[in-house]
Amino acid sequence: MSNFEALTEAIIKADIKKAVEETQKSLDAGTEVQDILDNGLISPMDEVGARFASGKMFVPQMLRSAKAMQECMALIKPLFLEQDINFKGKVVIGTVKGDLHDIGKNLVSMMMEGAGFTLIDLGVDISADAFVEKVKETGADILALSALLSTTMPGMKETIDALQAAGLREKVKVMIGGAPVSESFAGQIGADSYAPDAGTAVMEAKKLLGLS
Ligand code: B1M
Repeated sequence: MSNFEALTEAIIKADIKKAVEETQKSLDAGTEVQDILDNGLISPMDEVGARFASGKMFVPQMLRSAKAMQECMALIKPLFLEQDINFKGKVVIGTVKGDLHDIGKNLVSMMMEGAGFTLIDLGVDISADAFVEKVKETGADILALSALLSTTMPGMKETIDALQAAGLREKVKVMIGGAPVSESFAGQIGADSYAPDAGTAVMEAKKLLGLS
């Protein structure tokens, strides 16, 4: 694992210029993109979350740290997409209604695209009906739902119920993810799969479509 001390500090302090410079430095030094992502970008966001939870950091600061992380992710995204791309399946993805968190969802989207899936990213605050409409319109193979708030998790069950009501539940596999979500919650709401992180999301998606 490389040393990401300066990048970590830049993300926590939301120094976008420094964070982008440090990411570029790591790339120039030949550091594995996965290492930069896991240890240079995701890990400081965990620290940001911990500081927020303990009252040492507030929403505007958290937002600026998120912005710094996103700017760095923009630098590494092309490298993920350079990988060998074969069409694997169509995935509709979005963050459920009432929830504006999109960094993790974007990461999942990016990794899946890099692995050869076609992504239709609806963004954040997506209602059950909007998900159902898009699944119907695109004939998606997988619907990937993200939630970062315990209060928005019920939106996942509502979406699955709405798919059922529209007669689409048997036609599309449903994956869920996000920090408060768990394997047992996936079971409770009748999702087909749960992924704790973006890498696992790719593996699970392949499994769901019988590609691995
Ligand atoms: Co918010 N926030 N936030 N926030 N925020 C959390 C989630 C929180 C845990 C912080 C805390 O208290 N410790 C807490 C939620 C508590 C709870 O409900 N359990 C929280 C809160 C309370 C809030 C507000 C209510 C704060 C307020 O206003 N009082 C508010 C809600 C706004 C809303 O959504 N309606 C809010 C707002 C915000 C910002 C806007 C400031 C900003 C989001 C910016 C953005 O996303 N564009 C923000 C941020 C940045 C965070 C933290 C610090 C970081 C989230 C993140 O991006 N992590 C977060 C604390 C934390 O998680 N450490 C926190 C990095 C990201 C790569 O990880 O999103 O977990 P993650 O994604 C992972 C996996 O979960 C998984 O793969 C990803 C990559 O490995 N995954 C999937 C995610 N989606 C998936 C979908 C899949 C599969 C896997 O599909 C199949």
